[in-house]
Amino acid sequence: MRSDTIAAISSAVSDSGIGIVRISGPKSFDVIDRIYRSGKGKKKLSEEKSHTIHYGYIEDDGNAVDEVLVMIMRGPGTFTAEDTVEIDCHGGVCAMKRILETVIKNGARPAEPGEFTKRAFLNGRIDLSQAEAVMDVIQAKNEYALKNSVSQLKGSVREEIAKLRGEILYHIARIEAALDDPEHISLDGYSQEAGDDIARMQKTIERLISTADNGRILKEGIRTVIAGRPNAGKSSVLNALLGEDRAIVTEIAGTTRDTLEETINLGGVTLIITDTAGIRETEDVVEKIGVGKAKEKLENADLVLYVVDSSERPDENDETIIRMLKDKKTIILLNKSDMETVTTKEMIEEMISRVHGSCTGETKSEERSGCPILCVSALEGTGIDLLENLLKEMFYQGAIPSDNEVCITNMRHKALLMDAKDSLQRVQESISLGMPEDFLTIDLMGACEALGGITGETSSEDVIDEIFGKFCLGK
Ligand SMILES: Nc1nc2c(ncn2[C@@H]2O[C@H](COP(=O)(O)OP(=O)(O)OP(=O)(O)O)[C@@H](O)[C@H]2O)c(=O)[nH]1
Ligand SMILES: [Mg+2]
Repeated sequence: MRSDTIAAISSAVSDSGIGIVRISGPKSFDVIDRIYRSGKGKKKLSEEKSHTIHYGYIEDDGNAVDEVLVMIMRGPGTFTAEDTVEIDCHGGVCAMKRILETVIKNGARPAEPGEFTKRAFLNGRIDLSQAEAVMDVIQAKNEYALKNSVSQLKGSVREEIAKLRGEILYHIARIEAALDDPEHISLDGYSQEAGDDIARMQKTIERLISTADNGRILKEGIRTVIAGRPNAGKSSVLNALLGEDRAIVTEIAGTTRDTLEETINLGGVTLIITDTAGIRETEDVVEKIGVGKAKEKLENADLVLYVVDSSERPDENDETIIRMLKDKKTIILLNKSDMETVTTKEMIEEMISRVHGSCTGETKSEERSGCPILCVSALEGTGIDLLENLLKEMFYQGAIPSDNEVCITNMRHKALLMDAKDSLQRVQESISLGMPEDFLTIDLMGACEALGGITGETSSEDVIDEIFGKFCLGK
């Protein structure tokens, strides 16, 4: 247990209904005894039962600061596993700050960002993956991200990693025991057995890594890029989805020069949606930069909304765009459906098949493009509801993990899983080369160390400080 007592405002520092000042550490009860008055001359709070709530006043040198409810909780059954006191006061910024000041004056020190959660970790109540999940719960942008973070908070990643780590440790121990006591413990046939076990673990790790892309989508949103020829109606589509005139729309081709990013939430699905400059060959210096940026965004997109002006015939710029859409999840929007249309679904499908057919051989255009094509009018708003439904549907099918599936949402975890995977691959190579067993332990330990970095068992103090430094104050 750490020896000092910390305090912070744990609610948002803005005027609100209720504000919370939290105190954690061995002197929490001393501090509250000094500043709390019940008004009825009752016992000190330190003499009251744990996990109870008390009504009274916070006083500073005999002057009432605010009327409060105080929650007293003895460790280890608390968030930090230490003695904890929470003061619910009126949620004015001034009231909260005055209470915090009084608490500090009476024996606590201001907490650093994330220090409460760090204590929960250092006191062994949660592991690092759970601590990180605390932050994810706070920052969850949609209901699925929240659900996943809560499952990690409960320890889903921790359990999975602990299992893997346990198995690796078993093998390290087995080899070391045999080397220490070769007379009684034999390593005959061991390599084969270890190879099978490790192959199984590699599969598990690969499966976890493969969830990370969806994990990112779940956590941050689907990176959706609106692309197409100049004047196709891209900015109009963005505005229609947002329900407001966010992007400039004019009849001049080449209106949008820079990328424009917005976040929208469709029934619990988050899209980080980017409007881009129309892609075409151009000599205009500024437009050229915009086109370059558009192409770059397109490359990194999870999903592309390819807007086609159906009132005009497709041209070589559409070909360029289609070429870039290879292997990209795409929804094609035949826009301006309110006008007389000259471009049909079939024409676009044929074009896709022609462009990609040359490099991928003969398959049906549907199979190859696999892209849904919708007729919409961004101007009149028709078909936008269909687009919204389709976006939701794609998300449910693709990114939502089933209830019991552990999903990696943290890129730090992903990187460490890749390290573990590489180490295990090296173990396999050593086995196939017939290396002596003690050689295997080096890479087994490497894998163990990488996995321990996820749960925090092997993380250095710097890494831990860095992680908690990103937390908000009071958490
Ligand atoms: N009739 C009709 N006009 C549309 C529709 N969508 C967009 N427009 C018009 O097409 C023109 C271009 O629209 P924008 O949304 O600026 O097109 P853009 O693709 O963003 O164009 P750039 O930024 O220049 O690449 C504007 O005059 C819009 O009013 C539509 O569904 N129907
Ligand atoms: Mg535009």
